[in-house]
Amino acid sequence: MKQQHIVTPQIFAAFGLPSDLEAKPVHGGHINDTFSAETPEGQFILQRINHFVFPSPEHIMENIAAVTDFLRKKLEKLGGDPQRGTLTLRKTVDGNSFFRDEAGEYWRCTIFISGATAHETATGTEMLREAGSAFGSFQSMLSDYPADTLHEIIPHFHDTPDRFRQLREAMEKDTAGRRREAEPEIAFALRREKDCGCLMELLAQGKLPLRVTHNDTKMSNVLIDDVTGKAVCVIDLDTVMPGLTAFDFGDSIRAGAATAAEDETDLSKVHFDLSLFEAYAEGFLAAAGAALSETELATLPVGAILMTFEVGIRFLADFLNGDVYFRTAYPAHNLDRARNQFKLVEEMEQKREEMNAIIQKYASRR
Ligand code: GN1
Ligand code: MG
Repeated sequence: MKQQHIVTPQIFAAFGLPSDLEAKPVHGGHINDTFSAETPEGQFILQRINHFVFPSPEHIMENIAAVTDFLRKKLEKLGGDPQRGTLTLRKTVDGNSFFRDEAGEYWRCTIFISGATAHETATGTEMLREAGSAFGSFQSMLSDYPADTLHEIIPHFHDTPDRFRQLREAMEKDTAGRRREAEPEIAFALRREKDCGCLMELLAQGKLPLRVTHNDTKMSNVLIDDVTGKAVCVIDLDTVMPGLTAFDFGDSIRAGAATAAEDETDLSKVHFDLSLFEAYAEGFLAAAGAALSETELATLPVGAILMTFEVGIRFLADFLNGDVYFRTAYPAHNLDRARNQFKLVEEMEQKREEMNAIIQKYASRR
């Protein structure tokens, strides 16, 4: 059981808040510890950054401070709502974006956005369209941000060939002695190795621009207004770093356009749903389409396939390594996740033409 950290009076004081406040734990995330506190000035969110997963919290906070400042100015210029359209950091009394306590823990504080909810999964196509719109706006508002000035929080995060290299390493070492059990999945992966580098190649050839990407574009990282059902803003900016549009789009589709959870073992329930793809694509392209090049648009379907394949080979490699990265509930959990993702990959491959047509349809409306 992980040790539960608490918000001490010293931490509140560091952010200029009354030191006798009560911090209530907010459940949901798997990585950071999150608390909410009601103050005379309003409600705030306090988070302890997990510095085991994120070895350089300073870099995360530099990225978040820079990006949220930029978004706030952009929203002011565009006549948006800077209070709700982006997360807002509350600085420490010393003017820093984070506070390091006596135990060496890193803390940050953001203004709570009221009247909005982060949903675990979309309740229907309308909500998925809103999620597409939120990540599309994020991308579009940051399209003139110099992406290469951001820290790379996790190097090679979506470098699929590098992920494949790690899978090969795991196969060769076979640390957990599980390789025989995974032969069909390994064969599935090997058949696709030659195609898995296309995004990285286009990037290397200068045909795709580096953008500011979010890198955790799931439904639960979008706040949806409780009254209007409209997207308010995107949250969880820990992995904001330079990347490709196809990464963020593809990762959203991987999770959002699937008909079952990523560890569903009954594969007859696991499908790639084109109507969910269309809803997300519509929202995303209406918001970001104008900022994207023709080549970027053309890579969105392959982004969905590659992001799904990539996480599949990450699950498979972790299974072979003995479950050292992803949290698992039973021994074959990672293998089940890999099978599930590969089922989606297969269906996406078969529906590639339909995906292209949908992208073209909404791209032409931008
Ligand atoms: C991890 O923990 P979560 O759900 O935010 C992983 C993602 C994977 C996802 C698969 C930093 O994200 O890349 O797509 O699991 N995040 C990291 O469920 O590795
Ligand atoms: Mg996350």
